[in-house]
Parts: sequence; C-alpha cells; structure tokens
Amino acid sequence: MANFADIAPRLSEQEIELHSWAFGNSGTRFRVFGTPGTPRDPFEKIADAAQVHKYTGLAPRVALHIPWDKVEDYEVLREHAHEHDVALGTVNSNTFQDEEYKFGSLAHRDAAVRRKAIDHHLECIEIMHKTKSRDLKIWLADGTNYPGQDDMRGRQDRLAESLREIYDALGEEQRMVLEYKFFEPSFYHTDVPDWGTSFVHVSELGAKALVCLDTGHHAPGTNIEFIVMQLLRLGKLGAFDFNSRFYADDDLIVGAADPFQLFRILVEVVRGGGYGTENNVTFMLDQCHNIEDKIPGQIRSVLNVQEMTARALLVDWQALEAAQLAGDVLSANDVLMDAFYTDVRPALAKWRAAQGLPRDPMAAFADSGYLERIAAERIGGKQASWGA
Ligand code: RM4
Ligand code: MN
Repeated sequence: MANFADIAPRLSEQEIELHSWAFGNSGTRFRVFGTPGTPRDPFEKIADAAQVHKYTGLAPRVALHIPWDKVEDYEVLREHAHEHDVALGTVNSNTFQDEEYKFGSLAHRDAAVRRKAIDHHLECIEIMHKTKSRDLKIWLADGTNYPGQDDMRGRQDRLAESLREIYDALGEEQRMVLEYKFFEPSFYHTDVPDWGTSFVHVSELGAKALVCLDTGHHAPGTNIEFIVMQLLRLGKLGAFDFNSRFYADDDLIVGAADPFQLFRILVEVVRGGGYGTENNVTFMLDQCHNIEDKIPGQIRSVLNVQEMTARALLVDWQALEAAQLAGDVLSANDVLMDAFYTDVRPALAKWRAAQGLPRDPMAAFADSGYLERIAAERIGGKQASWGA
C-alpha cells in the first residue's frame, strides 16, 4: 500500500462546496425543527459556512439557491463571502415551489409555464455573472403520478427544447450540470430519472453541459461507483451532490449510512481522474441537518469525504493491477480492503496540524463558542428554512 506521506500532498487539492441551505432549518414533511442561532438571511448562512472552511480548510465555496438566496446586490454578497475567506459557488435553480409548476416546469405542456421556468434559469445565469459562479445546477421535480397522466415522449421533447435555450445563454466559462433523481416528488415517472437520461440531454447540448450525480438519488442497491466510472470515462461527470441514505432521499451526512460505499465511489473518482484541482468535477454536499447541529454536521461531512479520499488515494494501484491480471480475485479484493480498513484519522490530524489547522476540527469548533454566540446574537427576524 502507498504510505500516508506519499499521498499527503494530494490532500491539499481537495475542495468541497457547501450549500447555503444546509445552514437553514430543515426537516421532513412532518416537522421542521428550529435551532437557536439559525441564519436569517444569505449573509448569515455564508458566515456559518465559512466556519466549516476555517476549521477544516476543505470548504472554500458556498453554493446558492435562487430564490432562497436572492439579495439586492450580489456584488455585496460576493464581497461578504470574500471577507469570510470563502467564494460563491454553484447556483441552484428552483422550479418546484410555484403554483404554476404543479404539473412540471421545463417539460410542462403549457408554453407559458415553460417560458416562466426558462426565464428563471436565464435570471440564474445573470446572477452567476455577478457572483462569478461557474455552474448552474438544474434539478427538476418534473414528472407524473399516474400512468397516462401525460405523454412521456412529448415531455422529453419539450424538456430538450427548454434546456437548449438555457444552455445557449451560458457564458463562455459557465457550465450547466443536470441532476437526476429516480422518484419524488413524482411517483410514477420522473422526466430526468437516471444518469442515462441526464447523459442523453447533456450530450445533445454540448461540452458545457454535464451530469450531476446526487448520491441519494438512486434505487436501493444501485452500484453508484459504476455510474461514476462510466461518466468519468465519457468525460461527462460535472458534479457530485454528496449525502447518504438508508431508504430514499434521506439527505443524511455523507458517509454516515454506508462509509464503504463512499470509499468505493472515491476509488472510482481517483481511478478515473476526477480528483484534484486539475479536474472538472465539483464536489458538493447536498444534505439537510434536521436533528443535529448544522455547522458541526457539515464539518463532520467534509471530514468524512476527506477520510475516504485519503483511503482511496492509499490504494496500491500496481498491486491491484497485478492481481487483476493474474486473475487473483481474492488478492485484488484484499488490495482494496487494505486501503479501506486503514484508519487515516491519526495521520490526518497530524497533517492538519502541519497545515496550521486544528488537529480535531469538531472539538476546535465546539470550543470556539460560535454556536453560543450566534444563539445569543441572532434574536428576532425569521429563521431561514428549507423552502424559504
Ligand atoms: C433535490 C435535489 C437538489 C436540491 C433540492 C433542494 O432533491 O437534490 O439538488 O437542490 O432537492
Ligand atoms: Mn441534490
């Protein structure tokens, strides 16, 4: 196996984007719980996100969601982020919370609704110019609940047409990442249910359109690392939305439900050249913290990704290939398992100290008193919530 000192330099290449709504309240359809100190506006969300970067050095960008993070002046928001040592990242569109979108958005039968949804994306692109964001992330709630409810074929055609108009409005340096999800809120069919459908659309659009893989958006038992491998092979993996799930789109802390799956995904990322500053894959979290504290939840999450990345980097690729060539099934498997079972936490703590970061970011953040401070200071106003 490679040793930690060999892979250590590569750890500095890791950047994980946080999303602003992780710092607002969230919940289930049964209840959204509030927490003292929860941000009331995008400025406070960014200040909280910056804490994660401060203690881990891993999270230099914050993704926005429009309209949840709409502000008067995006230059001011960008400057605010800069003052907190972070930058603004991906802009996420929202075509699932307006009355008109009951039967869909970009695939809707009614041209007026499609117009509204397309215009919303054009507005997002305008914002991206001001925030200096690279990626526009599109996740659609479009789909149907009952067989026969709508013509699936027609919906694909309209979707393709709508996406084309949005794509053509992208600036030179901007990209579009199209996320898929196999069900919910639609239960019979979803218009972008899987990586294949997303791939079909982004391939038709062109080089600036790529697939976004949300780890929670697959049927149980799906081999996600295979999809990662295939999309990297095709040069079409644009972004990850990391989270974890036991049952459906649980949006739990990445690596919490199945650390081994996270390892297998990262092995394919490393194998496929998707890791590091030279590549084009955005590592993003897409999680909701319903019952745990949000900032520590995000710190734990980026550390989980870092730990599994380190293990994936430790894989002895030469030994693996030799075992594969020899048809030595068990040795090949052993090579991977050796890396997976390596506890990298002590080495990472040391590495962090050498970078001027706290050895234990969770403890350092807890000791900082930040949560107590925001709970005392952020009195009044309306706490940000999933959906507002
Ligand atoms: C979706 C999807 C998107 C996220 C929304 C809020 O399920 O995962 O990435 O923006 O939720
Ligand atoms: Mn997502």
